[in-house]
Formats: sequence, structure tokens, C-alpha cells
Amino acid sequence: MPDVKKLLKEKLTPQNYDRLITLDNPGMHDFVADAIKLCNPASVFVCTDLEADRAYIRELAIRTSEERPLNIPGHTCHFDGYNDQARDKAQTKYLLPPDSKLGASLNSIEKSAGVEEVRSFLKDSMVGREMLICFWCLGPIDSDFSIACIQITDSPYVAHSESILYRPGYEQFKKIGTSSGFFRFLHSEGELENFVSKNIDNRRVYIDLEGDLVYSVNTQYGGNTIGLKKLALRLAIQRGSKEGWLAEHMFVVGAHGPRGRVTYFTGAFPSACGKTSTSMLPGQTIVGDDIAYLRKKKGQVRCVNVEKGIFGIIRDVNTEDDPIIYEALTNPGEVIFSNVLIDENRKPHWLGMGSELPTEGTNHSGKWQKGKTDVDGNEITASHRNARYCLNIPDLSNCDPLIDDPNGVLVGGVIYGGRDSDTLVPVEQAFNWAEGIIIKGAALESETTAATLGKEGVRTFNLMSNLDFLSIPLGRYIRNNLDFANDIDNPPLIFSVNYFLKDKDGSYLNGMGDKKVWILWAELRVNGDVDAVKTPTGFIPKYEDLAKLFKDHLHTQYTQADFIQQFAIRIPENLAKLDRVEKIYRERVSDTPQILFDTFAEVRKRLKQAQDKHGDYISPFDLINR
Ligand code: SPV
Ligand code: MN
Repeated sequence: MPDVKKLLKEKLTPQNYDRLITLDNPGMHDFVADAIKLCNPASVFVCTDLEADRAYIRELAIRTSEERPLNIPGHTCHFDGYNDQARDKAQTKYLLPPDSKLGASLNSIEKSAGVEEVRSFLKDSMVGREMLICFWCLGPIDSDFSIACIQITDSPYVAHSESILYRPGYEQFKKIGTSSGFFRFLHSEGELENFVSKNIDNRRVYIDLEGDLVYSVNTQYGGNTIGLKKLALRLAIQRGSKEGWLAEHMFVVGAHGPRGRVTYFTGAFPSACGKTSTSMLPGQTIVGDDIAYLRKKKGQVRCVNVEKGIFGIIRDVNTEDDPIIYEALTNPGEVIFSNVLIDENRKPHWLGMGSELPTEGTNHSGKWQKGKTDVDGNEITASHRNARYCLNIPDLSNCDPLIDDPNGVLVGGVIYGGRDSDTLVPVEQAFNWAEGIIIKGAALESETTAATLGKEGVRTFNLMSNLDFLSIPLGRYIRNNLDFANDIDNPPLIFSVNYFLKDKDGSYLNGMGDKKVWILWAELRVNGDVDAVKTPTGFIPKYEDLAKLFKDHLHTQYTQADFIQQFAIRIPENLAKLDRVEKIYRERVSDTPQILFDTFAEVRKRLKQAQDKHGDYISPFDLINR
């Protein structure tokens, strides 16, 4: 018997060994054997697609105190360490082989040194613990979009989260036979103290693009550990680039237009900028809220949600702004809360939930009472600003019926959004695909949020909201996006949205609910139902179309003054944005396609011509009929 099978036979119970060997995939067996040798677990559990196996993982999460049951059946709460509350961008790196280049914007480490370092942290990391071997599928099962994945982890919380977020993959693994084209993830939370990762200084997330492999260690926060989420996105961007499809940080929503028409939109927004709430807009249907793959099929762009659950920000989920999620979070069903406040009755509370918060309880800092401060003297909020919930989309009443369609859904429009207080109008359509990719997507900026470690509120460049996850040079990524529509007769329309425009006093110009109108206007545009006003940067709505949408869908009166204030073209701010972003491309992105600079120059020229004619701030009414 070859060494690998011998080792597996020694370390696994007969049942678990059979489960693994039934999948006749030598590359997968090698990966498992190597992980066992390295991490040295006390036992190994192989999870199949059976409900009983998922139940075992849920129970293990409780037994190990990684999750605690809450007062509603099916609800549990998990805490990450006090300093382990978001994605660690600094310690997430590509393992770079000699002679390969990713460009200065991508964080990398020389491969042999990086492998040695991360494996030294993984060495014997699972002593005394159970290793969980899980199989999941990215994308709908049995589809051109599907990618089989194996996750090895010692965290039942990670495995439990994945069982909610992804489709089962054991049967899918049988279908791929001996192929090596699967993604593999090895995670250990490392040494624990009070059930959370102790050695945060040794937190590492290292990505081996050649091996379709990601190592993650000494961390529990989902964005660092749930392999199929942002770690797989990095592997998929590289694979899509080789195979001619796109892997994007995008929601997918079915927008419901007149006469029962449904038009699907994908949307890329940086974390915590209204992405989930756009995918959950009242009256529309959700396909996904975070990651989409786009492929061309028969001359059309189609896409899938690679997930089937939501790992969403819980802050501000309340009956008014997110009624469907609030309902799911307050009724029986499978939900994992993370980093919220738990009271003595095992009830979860979070910032912005719309009711008064208790003054004491348990949160990510341990025992908490109002006014508690951390070692730096900063007040600790009741729940963390990046606290999350994890639930199944099919459990929601607004789940789109095509969520699992192996052919994906037809993409009518693509939306780019960001947190921008002073530049872009609430919604605008790009003149064409290339200009949309360049001026809406590649020029995307956003003010930072609590979803990553570091200061909040700083304006940062984030092309296609995908910068954190790019695994190919930026110029190549832009080129791929441009070329994607080359052989498509009617590519999706591209829009920008901005929900965060403020007046001079710093108050938001729009209500949270207004985004529904912007999306429904885009739906009408995709279907050629309404005209638009031409601006130097694209097409914006006509006042009367918005007034009707506000009246019909939000039952509010939208005034001409609102329209002028929100849709004024802000020439100095738009020019400054072009300058800022162009500087980044000139200085930091050596492979920027020339068409990006040419398009910036063209748009700058149009802005300046409009400025000469109308001044710095142009009312949309001044642009009509010209
Ligand atoms: C995001 O931050 O974009 C998320 C959550 O969707 S994470 O898993 O942290 O990436
Ligand atoms: Mn995300």
C-alpha cells in the first residue's frame, strides 16, 4: 500500500477512511495526508453531504464552546478574539515563486520563506483536537460554474459557517474524478485562550496560486478563515483570468420591473457600503450578496452566486431598514451570530437594531458593561461594528427562484458603488461597456469602514471593489474586464451608484430607502423604457421618471430641488477624482492599459468643456436638450 493510503488508514477510523477513499482523487489524498502529518490532530472527521454530518459539526461547535446556544432554537453565537475582528490585509500574502511578478499593489512573500513560516505555525497545531475535512462546491452543483473545494480546519465554527454559506461538495468531488482542479484550504485556529486564537501576532493567511491552496493560521474571523469566501475568490480570479471568465466581489439581485419583468444586476461595492442591503431591496429577489462568477454563454453574460448564504454585517439591521433579515434573526432557524452582545437571557443585541441596548452582558471583550474601555482607553461598543450574522439565503422569503440554476442568470446590468460624500451623483449609466469598466469600475474609490483592520473614513482607491482580493496584476485585471464584452452584441449596461452623498453640513442627501429607486431606474434603462439626460460622465435620470418612481415605490414626493441638489454635476470634485486615480495608475500600476489613460483624458476634456459653459456645479436641468 502506498505511503499516503497507509498513513490515512492509520490515522482515520475505518468509516472515515472509507469516506475519503471513496473519492478517488490522489491529489486530494496527498493534501489530506500532508495536513495530518503537519498538524498532528487527535482524530479526523470526514464530512459528507449527509445532514447527520452537518449536525455533528454543529454539535461539536457547541461542545468545544466555539459557539454557544442562544435563546431561539437554531441560533448560536461565536466570538472572535478582541484583536481578530476583521480581515488582516497586512498578513494576507501571495506566496511568490522566483521570477513571477504580481505588481507592487499586491502583498506577497517569497514562496519558500513564506511556506516555511506558515507551516512552522501549523506544525502540531491540532494536537488534542479533531481535524474536520469538509467538501463544498463553489457555485451551483453540476454546472459549468462549479468548483469543487476541500476545507481542512480544526474550527467547527468555520466548518459550520461553511455548511450554511456553501453548497455541499462531497458528491461534486465524485464527479471531478481524479482531476486536480479543485481548491484546497488548510486552516488552524492555533493555540486557544478562552476559546479564541491566542497568538494573533502569528496570524497568517498565505496563498499559493500555483497549487490552488491557501493556508490560514492563528485566526478565527470568518474573512480570514472561511476558505471558500475571500480566499477562494483570489484563486478564482487567477483561474478566471486564464479561462476567460470573471470572479467578482459582487451581489446578484433580481430587480422587478413592470408587468412581472425580472432583470438581474450584479453589483460591486466595498464592504459595508450598502452591498447586502441592495441585494435585499424590498420587493426584489436576492440571488447573492457577496461573490459572483460571470461567464459568457451563447453570446450572453450569465452569472451565479458562488455562495448560498450570507455572512452579513449585523449593525443597523432593524425592522425598518432590513425587515426580512431582522425577521430571520429573531425567529427560529439556523443562524450564527458573531461578535454581538449577549444578555443574561442569551438574547443577542447589536448596534442599530432599533431597540435600547442592555448596559451589561458578554461580548467580544468578555464580560462587558457600558463604559468599558480597552487597553488604549477607547470605549468598547456593545457589539463590534463589524459583528456579523450567517444564514441561509433559501430561508429568506425574498430568495430568487433561480438561485441554484446551473446556467446562472442573465446579467442585464452591472453596478459599481462606493462610499463617497461629495463627488458622484446617486445613479448614472456609463456610455458604453469600456467607459463603464474604466470610469465606474477601475476608478472606484470609497471611504474605509470597519470591515478591515485600520482607520475608518479614509478615501481609498478600490477598483471594482475587488482590490483586496486581486491575484493578478491590476492592468491585466482591467484588460480582462474590458475584453470580456468583446464578442457580446449587447453587453450589460454599467452603472455607478452613490448612497452616501452629503450636504455642506455633513447630512446625508438621501434616505436609506432611496436606493430602490436608483435600481428600478436602472432596470427601466436596461429595458429601454425611459430616456435620460446626458452629462459629461454618462446618462442620469430625467426628473419626471424619478418623481414617478419615488411616488409609486416609496410613496414620497421627489421635488425638483431634491433632484437638483443630488444630481448636480460637481465638476471640480470629478476632476480631482480623475487626477487622484490617474496618479495611482501612473505611479503604481505599470501594466495599466493605455485605453484607461485615453478615456480619463476624454472624460476630463468633456468635464472641462461643460465647466467652461456652465460653471463648477451644473444643474441637470441645464443639460437637457443639448
Ligand atoms: C467583506 O468584508 O467584504 C465581507 C466579509 O464580505 S469578509 O468575509 O470579511 O470578507
Ligand atoms: Mn465582501
